[in-house]
Amino acid sequence: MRVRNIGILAHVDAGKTTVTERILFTTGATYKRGEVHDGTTVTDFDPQERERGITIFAAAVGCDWAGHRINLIDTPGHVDFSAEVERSLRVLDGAVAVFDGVAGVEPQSESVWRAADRYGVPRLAFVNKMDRAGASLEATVAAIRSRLGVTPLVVQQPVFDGDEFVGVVDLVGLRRLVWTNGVLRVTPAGASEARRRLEEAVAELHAGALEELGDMSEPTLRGALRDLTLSGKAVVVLCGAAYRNRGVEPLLDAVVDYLPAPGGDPSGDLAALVFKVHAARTGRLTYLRIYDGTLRKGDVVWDADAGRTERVARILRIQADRHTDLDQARAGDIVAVAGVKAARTGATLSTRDRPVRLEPPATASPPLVSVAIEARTRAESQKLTGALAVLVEEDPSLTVRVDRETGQTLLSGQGELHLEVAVKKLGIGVTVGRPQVAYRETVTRGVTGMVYRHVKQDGGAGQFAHIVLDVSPSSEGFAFASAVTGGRVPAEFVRAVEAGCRESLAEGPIGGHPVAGLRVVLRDGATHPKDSSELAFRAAGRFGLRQALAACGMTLLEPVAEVTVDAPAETLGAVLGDLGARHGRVTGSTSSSVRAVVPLARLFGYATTLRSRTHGRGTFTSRPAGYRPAT
Ligand SMILES: Nc1nc2c(ncn2[C@@H]2O[C@H](COP(=O)(O)OP(=O)(O)OP(=O)(O)O)[C@@H](O)[C@H]2O)c(=O)[nH]1
Ligand SMILES: [Mg+2]
Repeated sequence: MRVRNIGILAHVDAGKTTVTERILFTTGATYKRGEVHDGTTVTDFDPQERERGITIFAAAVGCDWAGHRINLIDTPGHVDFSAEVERSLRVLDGAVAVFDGVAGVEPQSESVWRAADRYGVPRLAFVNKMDRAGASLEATVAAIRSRLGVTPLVVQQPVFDGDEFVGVVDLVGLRRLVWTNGVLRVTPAGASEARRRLEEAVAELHAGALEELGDMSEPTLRGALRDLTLSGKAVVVLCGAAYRNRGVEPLLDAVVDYLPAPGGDPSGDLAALVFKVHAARTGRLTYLRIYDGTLRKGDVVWDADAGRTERVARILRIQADRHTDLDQARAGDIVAVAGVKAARTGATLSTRDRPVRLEPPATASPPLVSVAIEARTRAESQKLTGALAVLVEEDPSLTVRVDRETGQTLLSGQGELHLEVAVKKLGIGVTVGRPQVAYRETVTRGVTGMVYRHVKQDGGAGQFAHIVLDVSPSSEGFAFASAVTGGRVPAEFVRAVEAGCRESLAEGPIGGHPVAGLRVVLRDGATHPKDSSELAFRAAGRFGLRQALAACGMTLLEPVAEVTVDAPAETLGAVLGDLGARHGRVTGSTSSSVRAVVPLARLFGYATTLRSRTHGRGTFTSRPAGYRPAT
């Protein structure tokens, strides 16, 4: 059977889960229509998702359409869970980007669009919520062009009956599709001005289509749309109202027509990437995308990352929280396996004689927010360590560490919501401290010729390393170079100095925060014929840079977020005043929205304040916008 592996991507609330739900309903994979607000959808099955009405974890489901197996991943839209989206993007061949027809291209849609660009995932655009007052395909298409910098190819025109969105004209197949009372009626539609514009836009980008301009056949147009989608030169735009189950069939057709089939050779050597680990109570489930070869039940596979073998006890086809057993899975499949005990997200499973390592998903950005957590009772405290380990294993964008000074256990993640969800998922009675942001330290004024000698020569094997460092500010995180001439410091000791320097970046001189934004040059150095070693040079790098940083001009940086607030015009004054009090810097505004850069530390609890200032009518989204000097 032919396969499509696709993801559903978008900003919070654009309708990803609803689109997924209707796809499952339309293809007959489910028989009832679940709703996000009732907590009855297939993919939002976690209790926290049902309670909060948002997607937190990427969920895999599958269905059949037009002779194809479609494997789908419904991803979360909230920025705190971006790492979950990235892990999914790594293993998908294509995606549907959903846009809210009223709100247009929202900030997180833009972020996931860029992430999909990085992973080279071809996309379709689906403009959803066409049934809402104020929805505009035209305005959303204009925003796709200007904000995403991609050429939109609009293949449908919405059909309205009075104010009601009832269907679409398919400009490629020249058909009119109208949904009434859940029934789709298809009638022929004539060529139109909109079709002519589509042909022109396609011909401009596609040589084959250009030859037929003026009299373009349907197969040529379809073929050109597919080529342009796969090359990423343009994006096909469709529209609909998922909630009303309008526009879903043509979306499925477009997935089959325009998005890529997975590559790979089922008879080749096994190569499967672990992209998600789920520590279910009934046992550990390891999610795999198989790129090459065939995996059979009972196979012993090799994890080159860990250097160990694993046994695949069961292979499961996943349907959200349910699964069915399979005997085998082939190149192109997305499945979960049971029995694999230790392979981590990002690991490749292969055969021992032909080990392979596929590129893992990008590592999550460093945590921005931490909370101190403490178990309420001694019994729970014993369970806490294990529960935290499971949490981090499932979500590598979380980290746990024990603060050296206070002895507190700190859980760090991407935002307030991320940590709130994680703490609840622990299922252990814990007291949670106030959220703290992750500060950084950076170099504003460097030093040159800082000499450091690491010498221990008091009998026995001695240690000797002599180095001279220059430190200067840099726009990069950390850059290191050697300017030592005449082989005065051998290459392996230079590498040891660099490793030592990296170690000392963990704690800066202002408050023990991580240090970033500096360039270190090893200017000179000296060795001792007997007592010099990598260990000694590593220590010199570590303590030498620590001493140098103490002499540098340093500044404390704090994370900031770009906040976009939408609120009724008459409340914007109050919103602006409040953002000012939070040290926000306004970067743009319209009659009903404000955009500002605000220190993350001053955004905790913002949702509550915004509600009261706008009488419950304001909404906001925020996304990380780097670091600024602390206010
Ligand atoms: N009017 C209208 N509402 C819709 C449509 N599609 C989705 N919604 C509603 O929009 C809200 C959000 O929908 P979801 O499907 O949860 O959105 P999502 O993109 O999955 O959201 P997150 O997973 O939290 O990022 C729900 O209340 C849906 O019922 C639509 O076509 N029309
Ligand atoms: Mg969702």
